[in-house]
Amino acid sequence: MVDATVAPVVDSYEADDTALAAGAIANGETQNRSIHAVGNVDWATFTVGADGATDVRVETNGPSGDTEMWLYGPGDSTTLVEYDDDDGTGNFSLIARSSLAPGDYYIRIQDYGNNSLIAAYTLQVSWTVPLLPVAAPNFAPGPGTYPFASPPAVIITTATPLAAIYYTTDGSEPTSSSTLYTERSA
Ligand SMILES: [Ca+2]
Ligand SMILES: [Ca+2]
Ligand SMILES: [Ca+2]
Repeated sequence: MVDATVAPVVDSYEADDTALAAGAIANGETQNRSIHAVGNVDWATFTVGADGATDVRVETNGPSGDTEMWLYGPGDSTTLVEYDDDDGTGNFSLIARSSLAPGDYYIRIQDYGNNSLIAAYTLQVSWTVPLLPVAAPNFAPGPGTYPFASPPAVIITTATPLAAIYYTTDGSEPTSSSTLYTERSA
């Protein structure tokens, strides 16, 4: 019997076999990796900003292979957040968290059992930055009847510093795709 297995290519994030050597992965990024040698361990790190993170997903995927994965943090590579073996597709791993506090997090990935190779797999990290509550906007002048021929200019203000104000003029609920109010006075 001929063994046609080709040795996996060393991924571009090596050498990253320790937490100190972890490279960064950004929100929404997908990295193409491999476990090219028995005992190869892959570390990556990401930073959750001051507003925190919600709907966090850290996952591996690939055509074949069996990863196990640890997530540590915030702020160090030893405080375990969660371990996962097979919650992803097939034998790949998925750690899903409803929220994470601000700080640096560390991901450790290896072949399950740390005794075989994975020719190719992807590591993906994604989360949502939660929207902060803002004060309700004030309108001046307020609701009323105004002459069609000479409508007053409406000034919109909010007590929340730096908050963006979006508006509609057809009575529908504004979204961040609506018109941005730009007539701000100090
Ligand atoms: Ca690797
Ligand atoms: Ca590695
Ligand atoms: Ca697994």
